[in-house]
Amino acid sequence: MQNELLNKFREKVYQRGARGIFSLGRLFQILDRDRSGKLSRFEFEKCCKDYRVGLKLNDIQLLFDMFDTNHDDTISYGEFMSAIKGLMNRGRENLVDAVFAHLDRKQAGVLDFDDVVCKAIAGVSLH
Ligand SMILES: [Ca+2]
Ligand SMILES: [Ca+2]
Repeated sequence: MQNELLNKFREKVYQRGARGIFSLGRLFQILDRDRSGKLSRFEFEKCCKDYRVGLKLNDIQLLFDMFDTNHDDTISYGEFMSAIKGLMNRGRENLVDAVFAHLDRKQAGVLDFDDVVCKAIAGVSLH
């Protein structure tokens, strides 16, 4: 049931044109309206509505809790990416794993903006 929610979320986000790590990074920046570097519950709900994910508020709250793995009531970029990456691991997009490992300079298992921005500036092509 929870996996279905996540899959639905991913599919909707992807249908809206968010593909690949950079797009997701950009998406995160767009969703983070107050540029706090984290998604609040409000921002996340707004995102689900804007992207017409088609989930009920209860489901959105559930998703939020799944994304927020350290339970500080915000979704960090690392948590956001981990959740999306977890989805992809179960699918056919193993490439994302390779890209993720490539970008994750610190080998921390999570990406932060520095990783993404540094690589972007360095002009590394991922395609
Ligand atoms: Ca925010
Ligand atoms: Ca969190």
